[in-house]
Amino acid sequence: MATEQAMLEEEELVLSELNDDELVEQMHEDLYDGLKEEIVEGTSILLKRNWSAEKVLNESLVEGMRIVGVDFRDGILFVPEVLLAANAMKGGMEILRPLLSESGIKPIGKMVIGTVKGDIHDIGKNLVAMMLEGAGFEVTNIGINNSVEDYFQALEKHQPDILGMSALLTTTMPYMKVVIDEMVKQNIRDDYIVLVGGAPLNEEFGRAIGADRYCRDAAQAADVAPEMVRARRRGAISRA
Ligand code: B1M
Repeated sequence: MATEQAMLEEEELVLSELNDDELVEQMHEDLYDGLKEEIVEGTSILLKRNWSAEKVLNESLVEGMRIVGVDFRDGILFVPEVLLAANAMKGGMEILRPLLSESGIKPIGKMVIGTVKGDIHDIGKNLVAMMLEGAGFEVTNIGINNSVEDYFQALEKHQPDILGMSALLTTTMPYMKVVIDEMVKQNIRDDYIVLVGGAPLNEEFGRAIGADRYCRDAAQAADVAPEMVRARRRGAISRA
């Protein structure tokens, strides 16, 4: 009976009738429950209420996924549930994509980006790709689980200014060094700017593996990338 009542209440919930705070809170719950349609609807409603794409992204989607991450870590949520949450988040991101990417300027540089071998997390990397497109880059997103060979093939084919690598696991982040070491070995390291990112990384790690820069988040990547391309074209790049 109690469940029936709860179901009835849920059915009656009209997202567009909630105020902004209630809607954002409801979206956190819907993301947690992997409800893609509701996330898509909530995202559209907030945009119609003149929220910027960045604000919708950060306050409803990224924050919702942070909560999912905490319960995943604590063993309250499991892989299938987190996959549903990720799928719901992607539904919202698809709506935000054109808005985050619309800059209308001629490409100021090219980037190849992919998640490293052994790692299938792609939400953050896709966000970086979108934000870089928004910053005026032509971005080739080579997906997940990339080996050294995959990265090298993409570099040869697309001749980007920047190679971006993402890792979300402490066990896969060392693979970034494998890629960079191989670039050094093949004498192509200095042909590219290498940016790295992902939740378990930090600046010190970026420096230690020989990347040009560690980027904390997609917004920082979108700031750093044009800066680095300009510096490189001036012949003034310094690793940090
Ligand atoms: Co995974 N997972 N996961 N997971 N997962 C984490 C990363 C974890 C921290 C969860 C936890 O325990 N709290 C933990 C890692 C622990 C560790 O290594 N220290 C973990 C684990 C353990 C695992 C498995 C091993 C679980 C298992 O099977 N037992 C497994 C590994 C699979 C594999 O990769 N081989 C696994 C699987 C999965 C799912 C498939 C279920 C799913 C991924 C779905 C997908 O991506 N399509 C998943 C998810 C969703 C997560 C959490 C919950 C969310 C990640 C995310 O999308 N965050 C995550 C917990 C968490 O991080 N809160 C977790 C939102 C995204 C916007 O942020 O990705 O950090 P983020 O990206 C940011 C920045 O990091 C940065 O910018 C982005 C946007 O601002 N950034 C870059 C990222 N890449 C960049 C590249 C750049 C620059 C900046 O290049 C220039």
